[in-house]
Amino acid sequence: MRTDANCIFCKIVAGEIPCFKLYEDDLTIAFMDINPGNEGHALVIPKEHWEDIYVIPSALLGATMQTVKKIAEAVNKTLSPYGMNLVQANGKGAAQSVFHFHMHVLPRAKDDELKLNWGLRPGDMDAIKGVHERVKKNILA
Ligand code: DGP
Repeated sequence: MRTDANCIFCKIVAGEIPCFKLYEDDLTIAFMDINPGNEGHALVIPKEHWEDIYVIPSALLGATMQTVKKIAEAVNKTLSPYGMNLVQANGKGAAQSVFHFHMHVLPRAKDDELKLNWGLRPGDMDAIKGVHERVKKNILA
């Protein structure tokens, strides 16, 4: 299995450091985040070490998202939060701090002021159309 001896999440997968484990299957594991944005903040990771969205194999991403759904449903049932964000960071510029792909299952509280929403401002349709054309050309078959 792909692993990185210096990765904190690989150490959790290997059982070398403890975690509050919620769930585990052959490919994925879910546990509580130790720096929670809100009560119930959980993480879902593939057991294999893949740094980010660009390199994780699609099938493994699919397996990870299946576990995300399981955990999000359980957190929602347990805490009935005001809302739920699924968050995932790629690169330092996106505030990724652990370079082992992970999904945040992040319950929201009313007026919690977590800084991950950008508000709804009207977009410039020409600018949207322009970037739409550029990104579309780079979608792989
Ligand atoms: P990110 O910044 O998106 O890469 O998220 C990394 C998250 O991992 C962050 O919310 C804190 C959490 N975290 C870091 N180290 C540990 C750890 O040793 N155990 C657990 N359970 N969570 C950790």
